[in-house]
Amino acid sequence: MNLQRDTKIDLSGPTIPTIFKSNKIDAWNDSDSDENLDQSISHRKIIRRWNQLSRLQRSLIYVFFTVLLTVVLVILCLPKPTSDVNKIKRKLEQDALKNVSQAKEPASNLDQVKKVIYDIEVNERPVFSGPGNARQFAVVESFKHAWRGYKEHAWGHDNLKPVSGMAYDWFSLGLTIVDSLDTAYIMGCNEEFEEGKQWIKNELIFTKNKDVNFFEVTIRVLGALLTNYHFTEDTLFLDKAKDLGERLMAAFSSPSGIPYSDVNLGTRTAHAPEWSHYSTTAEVTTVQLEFRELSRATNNPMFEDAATAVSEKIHQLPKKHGLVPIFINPNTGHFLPHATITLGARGDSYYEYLLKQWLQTGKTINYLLDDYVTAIEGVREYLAKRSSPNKRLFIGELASGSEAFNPKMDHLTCFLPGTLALGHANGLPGWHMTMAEELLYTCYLTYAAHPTFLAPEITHFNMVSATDDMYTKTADAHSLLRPEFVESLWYMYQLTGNTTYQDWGWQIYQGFEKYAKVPNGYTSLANVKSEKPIPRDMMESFFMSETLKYLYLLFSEDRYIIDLNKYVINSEAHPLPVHKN
Ligand code: DMJ
Repeated sequence: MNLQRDTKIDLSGPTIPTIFKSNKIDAWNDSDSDENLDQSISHRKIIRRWNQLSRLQRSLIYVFFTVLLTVVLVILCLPKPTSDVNKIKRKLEQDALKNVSQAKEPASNLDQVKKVIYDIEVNERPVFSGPGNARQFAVVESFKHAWRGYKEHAWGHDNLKPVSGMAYDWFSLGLTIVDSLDTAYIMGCNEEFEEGKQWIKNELIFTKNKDVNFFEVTIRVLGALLTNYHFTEDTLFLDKAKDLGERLMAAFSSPSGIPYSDVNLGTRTAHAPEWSHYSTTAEVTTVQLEFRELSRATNNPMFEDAATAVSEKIHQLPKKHGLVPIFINPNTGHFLPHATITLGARGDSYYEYLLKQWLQTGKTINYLLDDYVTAIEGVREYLAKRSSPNKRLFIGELASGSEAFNPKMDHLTCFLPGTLALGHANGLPGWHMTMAEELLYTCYLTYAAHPTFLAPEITHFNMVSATDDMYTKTADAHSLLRPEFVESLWYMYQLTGNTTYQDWGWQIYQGFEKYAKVPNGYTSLANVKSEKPIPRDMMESFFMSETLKYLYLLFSEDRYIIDLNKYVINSEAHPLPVHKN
């Protein structure tokens, strides 16, 4: 009975137990009831006023509030401005990259790595806003200085000889203009870009009866045309790229499909070099990014199919723990047995393009990743050694014939830290990054060891007790102002944010300014060991295409100025878009 009485619904409002009932609560209750009274009076007043209004006045007020409501609803429903969406998207992608690069645990299961696919759509054109700080301004000045000298003395020829003020032709394709045009675009050098573009439009032809190197023309000319097309959407560049690509296709006409090294663009014929039956392994495996992009841009699979077949064929060949000899026979499709194994000249970009092709195709072609991972393990097992006395990590070679270890490292090998860091940022094990950091430091020392603060073409290492870890033979002491070290600095800077890499780059840049700058441009040097190095009188097109471009990117406060989630950079520093597959 008690229970029934207790559960009865109380309609008298909240009951406050007596012990909690204070004057304060009473006061709050009282003021509430006064307010209610005031409110009901004012409501009545409003209703009276409303009734006093004419019909027209009331209609006008109705219309006013309806319009106001509609405007508010439209504003709320509108999508956010695209730039904001892009900013957020970009931030998310950057965070994803950061997270992966900070992961300490090595990825133990490769299949898991393969599943980590960033679903990135890259149809946007990048926006470059010009130099943003003193270092970048200095690099732009260097670019303009080199461009002026080339324009005055070698315009339309492949290279400038900046000391004699003469021109040099290799393929007769205006190599310096084409190769450096996207650098001008990235740096915001509009005048130079327009001059170069007009030359390409009016003068660049591929009909000459002349042999060119298939690989060099692919990475420097085809790669550059495709990047400029991607940056500007000007079909002028795509038309030229298509014309060139169709002519270069002759290289694949060997019995095995492995490209010949030389192509005559005019006659559309190809052959092995005069001195050998063999093609270079790094050359035949460093055209795939460009041919694939040409297919995607023209909607014609022919280019990609031919280039992909080469990678597939090489995938099938036996290797030494993923490491490849530097020569391959285009007639038989087999490696030259016991040829040198190196990550320097003729071997380097085979490894680079395994990873980059995997990234270009949205991480969908697994054998490329497998071959890359196996090869880097092979590098660790057979080629990575430590010097004496300071245990510097370096990458040596297995000599042709004997396969004996040769403790020498080309400057070209300094591309590897950047590639290793890129792999690690995309899920590969932590030791890839450790190797990248250590190797990059060794590369830095190859510069710091010389009074010019410039690196030689080849460095030799001591492996048994010695006073110095490394030394430079006079025959190897020249410098072509190559890009590989500053390229790796830029990758490491973007992927870690560590500004020490910028400072190292600045030291190298000052070496170029002090020793390689001449009134008409920048010259290769004969001996970096000398404080007065003799000039070699040659400005390579990759100095403007790659070295200056990477320095400019490295000095940017925005380290994602060319975002490695969205671009894959070809072997000549021409950025190409990443695809979903
Ligand atoms: C460039 O032409 C390319 O980077 C190539 O892959 C290697 N050599 C030069 C620069 O050193």
